[in-house]
Amino acid sequence: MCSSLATRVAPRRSGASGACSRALAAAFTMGNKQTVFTHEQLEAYQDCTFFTRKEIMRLFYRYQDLAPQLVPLDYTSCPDVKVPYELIGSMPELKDNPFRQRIAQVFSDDGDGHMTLDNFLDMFSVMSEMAPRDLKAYYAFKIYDFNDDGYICAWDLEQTVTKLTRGELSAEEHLPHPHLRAPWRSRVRGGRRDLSLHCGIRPPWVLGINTRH
Ligand SMILES: [Ca+2]
Repeated sequence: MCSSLATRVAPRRSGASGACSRALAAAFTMGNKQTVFTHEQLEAYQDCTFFTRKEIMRLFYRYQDLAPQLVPLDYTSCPDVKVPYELIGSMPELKDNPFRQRIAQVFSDDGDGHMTLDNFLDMFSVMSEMAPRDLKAYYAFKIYDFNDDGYICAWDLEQTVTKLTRGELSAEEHLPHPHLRAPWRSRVRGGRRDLSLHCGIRPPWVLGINTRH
């Protein structure tokens, strides 16, 4: 099972079943009898996301639809597949978001925006309305930390402003406010700083999207 999902602890949703089945033969099947996941895989996905089985399957088919020639319908052997960023970024939830590439980079294993199914489920789980604000804040910080150095520095703020304004500001207008120019070190929320709280920036992807359409 996938590393990024496995590293985060999320509460099991009510209604989830008990101990994992160990029988691959008891794989989850859809109406067409196509085996997609084993019970163990679905249990793990439920444990590591905020989704029900039905929601996980719905998201899987959306992932598969992005690249049907690439993504198999049988995931019981955990195929080594990544959907290119160009397809991920074209999804309705992301295509108009100025941070879409950065979001995909943060959630992808290699930081290149190309996503495994685990990366994909992880991203939607964090973006969902069920994810707690602290978790969203943690990822918001990572997204704003463009150079991945653990600080929100002036350069990060310039990148943020450039994306929010879609590159329409002049060079002078680009300069961050003086009190924001010194690098910040995370001091709050277990080593994380929610930039949206401090700069008045409230990008819509932090506040939650509807993942059920
Ligand atoms: Ca930084």
